[in-house]
Amino acid sequence: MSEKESAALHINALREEIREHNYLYYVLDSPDIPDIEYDRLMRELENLEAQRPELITPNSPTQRVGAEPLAAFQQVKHTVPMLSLNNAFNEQEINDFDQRIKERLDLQIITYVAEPKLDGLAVSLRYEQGQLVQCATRGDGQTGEDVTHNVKTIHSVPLSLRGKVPDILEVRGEVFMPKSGFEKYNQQQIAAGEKAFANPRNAAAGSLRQLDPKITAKRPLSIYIYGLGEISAELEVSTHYELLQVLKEFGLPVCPEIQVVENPEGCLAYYQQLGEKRNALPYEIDGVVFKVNEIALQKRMGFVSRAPRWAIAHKFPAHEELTKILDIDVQVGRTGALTPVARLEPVFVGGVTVTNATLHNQDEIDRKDIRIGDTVIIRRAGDVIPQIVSVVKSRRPKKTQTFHLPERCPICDSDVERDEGEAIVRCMGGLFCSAQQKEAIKHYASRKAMDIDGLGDKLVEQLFDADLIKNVVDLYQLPIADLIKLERMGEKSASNLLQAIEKSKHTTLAHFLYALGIREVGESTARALAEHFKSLPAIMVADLETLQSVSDVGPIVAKHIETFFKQAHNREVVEKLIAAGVNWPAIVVSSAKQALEKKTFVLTGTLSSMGRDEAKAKLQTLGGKVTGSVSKNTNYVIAGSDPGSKVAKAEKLGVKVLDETEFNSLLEHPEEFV
Ligand code: D41
Repeated sequence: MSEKESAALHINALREEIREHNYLYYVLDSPDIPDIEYDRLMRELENLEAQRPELITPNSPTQRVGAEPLAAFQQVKHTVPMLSLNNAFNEQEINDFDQRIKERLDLQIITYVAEPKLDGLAVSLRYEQGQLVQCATRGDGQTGEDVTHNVKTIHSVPLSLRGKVPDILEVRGEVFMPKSGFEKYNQQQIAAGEKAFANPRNAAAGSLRQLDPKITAKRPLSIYIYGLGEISAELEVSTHYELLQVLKEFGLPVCPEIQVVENPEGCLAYYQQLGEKRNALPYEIDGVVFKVNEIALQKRMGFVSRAPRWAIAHKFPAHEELTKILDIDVQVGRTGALTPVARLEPVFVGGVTVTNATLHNQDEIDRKDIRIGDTVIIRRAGDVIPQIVSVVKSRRPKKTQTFHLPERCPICDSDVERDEGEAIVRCMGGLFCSAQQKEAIKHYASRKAMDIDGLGDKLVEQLFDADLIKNVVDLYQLPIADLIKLERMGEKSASNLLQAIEKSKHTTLAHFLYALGIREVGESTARALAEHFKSLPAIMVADLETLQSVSDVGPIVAKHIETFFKQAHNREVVEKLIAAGVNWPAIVVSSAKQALEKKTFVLTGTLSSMGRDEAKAKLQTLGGKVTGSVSKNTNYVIAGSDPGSKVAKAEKLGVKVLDETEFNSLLEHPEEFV
């Protein structure tokens, strides 16, 4: 064998291996290697290809980001048109849909496939000989735009298919931006003073409409496949559900929420069930789609004016509503950031009544031309904070009032400054500013910090305004006699509060560090710092370089940490807290810690003896890793009461499931579980 031939074999084997890992990760949601291992395979392939550029193929896993930006989009004519969906807006219209089908087919029972209706952009992917050759948007259903260069950057889109597939296979699906990526992207944009996307659907569409694939590659997009276009040979399936299973076998990602249901009752139950789950799903959906399951029956139903008679979309109530801006206030946050907040005429949207919406910063207000008195579109998705999408200019009253952030802090009258390259304006008052003092105490007491039970934001305000606390040290010197005098505070609750404060003295270094509220030091950074340095004095004296040797810490965070501990008053607060009795166990690397070092856990269901965060923290102290989803890499699934599908998945994968009793003995004797 020539050297070139053996290089080609090696390269092919690597590509095959990477493709299989992609399949496990994106289609089966069951990765079998850690990310760093996957990255290593990719780097190895990149190196081999760099040595043998003649062996690079357009669909090699290394070729997701094509080289040059396009000049313009080409048009693509769909050989099989991309149909649209009719909508049902209420139960009656679902019953009518089902009735029409039953009458036309003369049947009493119909099985449907129920799918979430993803809020993204419909695309068609064309595979020839198992290789991805073209991706097009839906366009008007007849003709779309060629977005191959962009769709190839989406990691869940397989560049080549697995197994024996028809020579020509076109599949249809929805490209979407998961909520987490959407939130993160928008936060970055707003912080940099740039335009945010109004909703995940615009985010997906805007990202695919880029001429430069390098831009698209930076957007967190994903895809689920829900149907077929042109195909050169019939697949051996008789139902839509089987079709989806076969597409999964080919390596195409299919939404895991899809179910087979029966009759309109089944459809409506699914609609109800998914509606309850809507906020918890990692992606935005705007309804569900019901499709007749039997393909033969679909064919008998046919379609009218470009929409199939055998499918219907059942929309959820919109997460958008109209309301009016009554006023705009300025809030000063823990780090001094001045945030304009719109006070709204109360409006019911996405399941809750909304009275406030953040306006982020002055740039955002100017860009959207938001004025007091305006009617605006409010949007609330998932559990996220309500946003103002846009102003309804046609409803703008004659008299509106423009808004400008004040030149000085509205609370303490200190100077305000705008950080370079940021859109945020900050009060320079630091802990001289009472707003920042209050926020610092709220943060210190919060659940993920010192976890002072019962000391919520309202009570901090009350104690602060009554001059009982001015900083976190004061919490440990609260006289019960003064507490009892407070409004709505009886003897019992005062003593409970003092007990909770007392209890908070026993903490961990990670919690304490997080509680200090150092800028950019979140929970996980605090944990990484604690684990790395193992003692507070070591962190307090660490220089920038040493700080950056911690995995989570970059130059900016390092600077924040250093600056924090350089301030005499911060060091004084730390000393006083310790003098008041705040303490944590010394971090020692015990044999028990080593015992759980390489073990991965997944928590599901409700534990009676502790909350999920506590269980997680306990496992982490013992060196265990806690992840969200079950895979072959999971060592144990801890199942409380009412566990979800994770237990079934664990059983399928042969992963050991521990009940609460077993979990408790694991915590006591971790060495017995290795
Ligand atoms: O999730 C979706 N957005 C979705 C869209 C879905 N789950 N199924 C769909 N099925 C179809 C038919 C039945 C016509 C093949 C669709 C769409 N169409 C669709 N998306 C955009 C226009 C039509």
